[in-house]
Order: sequence, then structure tokens, then C-alpha cells
Amino acid sequence: MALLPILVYPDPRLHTAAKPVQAVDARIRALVADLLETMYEANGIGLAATQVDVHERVIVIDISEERNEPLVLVNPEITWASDEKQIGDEGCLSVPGIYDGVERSSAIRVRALDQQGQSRELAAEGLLDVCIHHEMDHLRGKVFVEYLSPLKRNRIKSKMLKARRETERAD
Ligand code: K1U
Ligand code: ZN
Repeated sequence: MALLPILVYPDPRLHTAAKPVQAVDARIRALVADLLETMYEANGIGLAATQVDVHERVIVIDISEERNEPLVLVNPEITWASDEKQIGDEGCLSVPGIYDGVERSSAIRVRALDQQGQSRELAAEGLLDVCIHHEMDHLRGKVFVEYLSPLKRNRIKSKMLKARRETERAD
């Protein structure tokens, strides 16, 4: 297992669309193990392969209090989304320190392969629904700040670039 570096917004690689996984083999299982280790170490509740510069449709999630209920979704597809919407606060390990509300469908059904390559369907609402939407956006190259106003987004971009310059100067 390995800790992987997480891309930070506005890195252009975050806007790459991920390709479907052809087979859930040892390479994908190793990627899943690395994503889980990286997500837990960063105290995140989700992580998409895109965020570690791997452009394949793999996401991991764990919204449990005890951090012991990993959910692995390979090639996830939303098969149903409610008309009802919710606005939930979102954060992102690729946009550290920024939290804002985003409107999403309040309930979804998702079909995906698990770590063994078995097809599964699950229903999600609340935080799990928000997290799945957020991670699936990463797989199509979309970062949650793109739902915010251009003014907010530009402020966030400037803040991230300033933080990067300061880190580079300190190194
Ligand atoms: O995709 C990511 O960068 C992970 C992200 C997932 C996420 C959190 C909250 C709403 C939607 C998606 C995070 O884990 S951010 C850090 C975090 O642990 C957190 C932030 C807000 C609420 C709950 C958890
Ligand atoms: Zn994110």
C-alpha cells in the first residue's frame, strides 16, 4: 500500500475525464488499497482516482464514524435521481480549507462494480448521496467549486495559488 499525492485545485489534471475500468484485476485492487489509505490518512470521507492523477473510474468512500466501512465503486453510474433537491455543505481534499453549499438530488440509486468485480446497486441519501455525487463529478473532471459563482471561484483559485507559492518558497 502507498500514500499517494493529492492534486490541488486549480491543477489542470483535475479536469481530465476518467476512462471506464476494463477489468477489476490486481492492478485496480492495488489502486483501491492506495486510495483508501490516502483517504483515511487525509481524514477525508471520499476520494476519486482523478485526485491522485489516475484517470480511471474508481472512487472510494467511508462516511462511518468509526472509519471502518469502506465503499468501493468502480465504473459507477447513477441509475435514478430524485426530483427533490438538497443543499449540502461540501469540502474537497483537492481544495483544502474551502467549504460551501452545493445543490444535488436528495436521493439516488447507483450501479457499480465492487472490489471483486461484482455488479452492485445501492440507494443513497443524505451525506452518502452528496459524497457520491461529488466523487462522480471528479471522474468527469468537475470540481465542486465550479458550482459556485465566478467571483467565489476566482477568490478560491487565487487563495490556492498563493498557498502554493508560499509552500514553494518555504521548500
Ligand atoms: O473528494 C474529496 O476531496 C473528499 C471530500 C468528500 C466530500 C466531503 C463533503 C461533502 C462532499 C464530499 C472530503 O472528504 S472533504 C473533507 C471532509 O472530511 C469533510 C468535509 C465536509 C463534511 C464532511 C467531511
Ligand atoms: Zn473532492
